[in-house]
Amino acid sequence: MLVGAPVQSGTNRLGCDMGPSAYRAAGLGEAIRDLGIAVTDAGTVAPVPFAAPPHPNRAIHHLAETAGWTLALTEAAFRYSAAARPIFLGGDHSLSAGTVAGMALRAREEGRPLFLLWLDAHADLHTLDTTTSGNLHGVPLAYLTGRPGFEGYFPPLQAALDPARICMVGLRSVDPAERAVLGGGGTRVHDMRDIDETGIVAPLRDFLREVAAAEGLLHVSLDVDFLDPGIAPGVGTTVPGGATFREAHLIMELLHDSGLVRSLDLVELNPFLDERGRTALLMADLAASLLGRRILDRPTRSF
Ligand code: 6HN
Ligand code: MN
Ligand code: MN
Ligand code: MN
Repeated sequence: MLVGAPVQSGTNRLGCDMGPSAYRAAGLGEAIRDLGIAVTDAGTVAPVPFAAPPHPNRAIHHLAETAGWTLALTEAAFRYSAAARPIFLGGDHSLSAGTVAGMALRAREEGRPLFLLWLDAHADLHTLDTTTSGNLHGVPLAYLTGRPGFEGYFPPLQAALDPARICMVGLRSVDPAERAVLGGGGTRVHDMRDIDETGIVAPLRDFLREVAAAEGLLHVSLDVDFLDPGIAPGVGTTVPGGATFREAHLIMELLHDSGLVRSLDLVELNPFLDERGRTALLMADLAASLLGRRILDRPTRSF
C-alpha cells in the first residue's frame, strides 16, 4: 500500500513535499503491480493540529507542525499496517518519527518486537536540545528511542524502540552530539568505511538472522542520501561517498530474500533538486527490488 507523506517541516530546503507525486510519476505503483503484487494507493496523509510551546532552543523551526505530522503518521502507520505492507512516500525524514512510532504500536499489538534498518548518511540522533541546525529531520531516532527532552513538544511516545534492535548503515556525516551517543544501547552501526572494507552482506545477514530468530517485524527507512550523490542528486543533504547502485540493490535483494520487511519509508527525495526524475526512478526501482524484482530469477544452488 502506498501512503503519501508530503512532510516538509523538518528541513529548510523546500521541495520534499513534492516527493509523493514524483514517486507516482516514476511509476512505483505500476512497478509493484508488475510483480503480481496488489497495490492500493491510500492517498495522502494530512497533519493534525498539535499545540507545542516555543522551545528554548531558538534554532528549531516548525516544531508544532512536525509534531502534528508525527501524530497523524503514527496513527496512519498503525492503521494501514493492520492489513497491508505500507510504503510511506516522503517527505523529509522527520516523518519517520511517526511511521516508526506507529509500527512500534503495530508490533506491540502483534506481540512481536520491532526492528529498524536505517539506511542514511546521517545518524538523525539529535535531541531538541542538541540540534544546531534546528531541522527536525535530524531528530527522529532520538525521539523513537525515548531519549529525554521531547516531552510536551512531540506526541507522547507510546512504544519506544529498543536501541539494540536498530541497525544503521551508510553513515558518513555525524555531528559531535550524535557521535557521543552513537551505538549506545547496542545499536548496530555500519559506516561507509565498514562497507568499503568488509562489504554489507555479512553484517546485514547477521542482523536479519536476529530479526528472524526473534520473529520480529522489520521496518526499513531509506534516506535518499544513503546513495551516492552521483546516482541520486535529488536530495538537499548530499554527502560524497555514498552507496553505489549495486550496493543499494544488493541490500534490497537480501531484504526481499529474508521475507521480513513489513513497512518501508522512502524519504528526503527533493524533486526540485532532481535531474529529470532520475533519483525518483532509482528510489522506485530500489523499492521494486525490495519487493522482489530480479533481472534473472536464479535457482537455488548449493556448492
Ligand atoms: N537527514 N545532522 C544534520 C542536522 O542538521 O542535524 C543533518 C541531518 C540530516 C537529516 O538525513 O534526514
Ligand atoms: Mn535521514
Ligand atoms: Mn540523511
Ligand atoms: Mn546537526
